[in-house]
Amino acid sequence: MPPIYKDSGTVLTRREQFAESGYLVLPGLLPESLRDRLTVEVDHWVDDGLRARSIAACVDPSPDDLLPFLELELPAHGELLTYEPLLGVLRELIGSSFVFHHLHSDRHNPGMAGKPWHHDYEPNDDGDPSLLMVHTLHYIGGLDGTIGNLTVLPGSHREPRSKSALAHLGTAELPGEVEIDSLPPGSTVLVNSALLHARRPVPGPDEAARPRYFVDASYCQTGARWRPVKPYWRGMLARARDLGLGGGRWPELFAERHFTEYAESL
Ligand SMILES: O=C(O)CCC(=O)C(=O)O
Repeated sequence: MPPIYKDSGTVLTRREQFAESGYLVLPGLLPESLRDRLTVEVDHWVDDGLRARSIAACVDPSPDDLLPFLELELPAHGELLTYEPLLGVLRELIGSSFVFHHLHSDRHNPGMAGKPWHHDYEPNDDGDPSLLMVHTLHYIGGLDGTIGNLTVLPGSHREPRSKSALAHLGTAELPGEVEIDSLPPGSTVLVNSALLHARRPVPGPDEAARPRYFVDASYCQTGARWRPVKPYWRGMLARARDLGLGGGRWPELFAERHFTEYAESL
């Protein structure tokens, strides 16, 4: 049984659950009005080439550091990034001081490839693995086992390894794994970014299945400087501040001082 966020539990219990297993499921966190707007925005992001352009700006950064149009400029995406109930849970798990790292948005159609076992933890300049990075995986329409299932390996975040150390296994079943194939709309799975996880495709995809709307955003505990993954990270934080995301209630959320300079991954 996956660890489910329970209002009835104590903060300590939830923190211990998260520390132990490396993930926490928040079923139906996002209200319908936000889900509906996110779905429209994801379609726009994918169908109008904005996603492709933002990827191109990372793969082949322009010398003048031009900022592409960003996910967080889409109003519902900006709202999701700073959704107070979500940030409240993050505060319970990380503590009150954390910074936004990056945001991705995509639509997975039937037949979508899986994503092999990996983790997403970025290094910080203190090399301090006790500083938390958390990915929030948002399943806007939920999960229904028709396109791809989120599979996690509880406890794996405690063992240091490279991001792709187990990628050669593809999405093969691992002893002790938990496969999450059913979630109500608007569910979020919080994962310690060092947790091994994979998207396991469903065999023989049903072409009539509903697309899978997926947004992920990550946040880092402050206390060291983190490695940015987007060449335009500085402009991205500036734009979030200009838009007033978070309403000034989270002073560190878009602060540049928590990052090192961008360097391409080896
Ligand atoms: O699609 C999913 O459920 C998980 C995606 C994933 O592993 C990732 O974004 O790192």
